[in-house]
Amino acid sequence: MENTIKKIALAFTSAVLLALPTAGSMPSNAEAKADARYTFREVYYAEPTAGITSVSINYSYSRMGVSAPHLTTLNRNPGLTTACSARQLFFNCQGSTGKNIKPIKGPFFSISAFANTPTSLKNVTSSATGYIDRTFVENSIVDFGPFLVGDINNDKTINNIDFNIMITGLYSYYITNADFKTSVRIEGVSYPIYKFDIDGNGVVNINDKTMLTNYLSGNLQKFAK
Ligand SMILES: [Ca+2]
Ligand SMILES: [Ca+2]
Repeated sequence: MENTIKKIALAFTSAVLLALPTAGSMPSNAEAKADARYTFREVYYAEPTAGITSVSINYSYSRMGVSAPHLTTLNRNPGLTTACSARQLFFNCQGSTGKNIKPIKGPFFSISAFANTPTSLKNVTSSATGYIDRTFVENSIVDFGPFLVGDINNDKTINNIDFNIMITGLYSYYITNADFKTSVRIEGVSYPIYKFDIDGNGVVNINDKTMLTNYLSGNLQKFAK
């Protein structure tokens, strides 16, 4: 009997040792620091003409230097049920809806995370599918991102250049009423409208400029979502 217990104990110890990560595989700086300044976001958009009534989403990324995910429902709430888990090296999220009475249109959901550096977010996988009833509809969901919030010109820096693009977009191109999926062309460069949505509520307006101003002046440590 005693021998059996010892064998079980030994087997258990071996299993635990095998399950433990080796020093080389441990994240050296797991998750984001409290003073992390960078926010990454992925936005899901339903093609308005597709008429989809339900969606499902899978999303994951490496934990090193990045916070746990924040999930935000946008515009008309399609009734997403979501769950995220923290694995040894990855965060993973799934979400799905039941069947909606009205079609899901435009930006309907986002996943955000804080990061230590503009390049901390790595190994992102994202898949999103749309359905009419239970029938899969190809290309019915557009996946914007992951992008660095505030970095409108995509140079991995958030500064006055981005702010000037914001001002030009708002006051010279009136992008407030633009379709979230379209782009605005400023001095020969095309900028996606979704990148102007700094506060991440699915629309572009003066509140996004205000949030970017507060971030650049240091009054805001990081973007809210
Ligand atoms: Ca920039
Ligand atoms: Ca906004």
